[in-house]
Amino acid sequence: MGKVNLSMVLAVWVWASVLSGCGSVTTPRVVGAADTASTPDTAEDAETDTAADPDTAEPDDAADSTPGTPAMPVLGAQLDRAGRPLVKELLFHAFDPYAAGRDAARDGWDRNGDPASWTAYASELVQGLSVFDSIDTVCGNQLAADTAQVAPSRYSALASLLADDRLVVDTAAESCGVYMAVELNAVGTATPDCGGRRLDVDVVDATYTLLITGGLDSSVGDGVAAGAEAAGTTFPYLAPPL
Ligand SMILES: [Ca+2]
Ligand SMILES: [Ca+2]
Repeated sequence: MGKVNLSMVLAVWVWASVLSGCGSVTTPRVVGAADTASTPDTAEDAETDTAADPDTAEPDDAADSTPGTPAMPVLGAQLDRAGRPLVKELLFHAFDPYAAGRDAARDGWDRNGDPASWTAYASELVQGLSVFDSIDTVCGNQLAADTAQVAPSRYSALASLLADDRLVVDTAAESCGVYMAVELNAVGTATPDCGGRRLDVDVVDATYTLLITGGLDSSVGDGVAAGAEAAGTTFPYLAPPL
């Protein structure tokens, strides 16, 4: 299985919620029965109305106006995890000659919910980091690269940092606008910012630049600008649809 994207996860989640009995539609429906949280009335009210038996006369209509909220479904096995964008796609088995091996390795990454074991991925990330550092024909200028070395181990610091694949936010900071600011501080690039990832940051350009030139200016891009709409100021902070 290739990359598991969010839409796939959501689709599986929704289907699982249907089958697992939380808000289940597999429970036989009793027409005219009183509504409960698990038996909303949508299908019922549409099926038997006649002039002699209008929907409004059905005994459960008083409850129809306030249907309950289904309980959360029981979550199944982890299929994906959302950390720093592009780390897996750009650096983890990105140059494997066989797709099957690459996909299996990436599935293992996605399904690994034990952060204590993520350090095992660092050696593979070193390989990807070395390739990206070479793109500008200048080796050793990547973020956190050890300029005293020429061996692949020069990329070990950044590999270890990225293997711990989660977004880190400094809640004591007074401003937020620099992607991965906490990590940048950790590798010696003073960046007073809360870090994490704002939704309006062009994270692809920021990542390309950190990996290829080590700069903080997002000067190496993918040719696709970040959305023009500003992120929202209330949860879930999404910009209005186009
Ligand atoms: Ca470089
Ligand atoms: Ca971009």
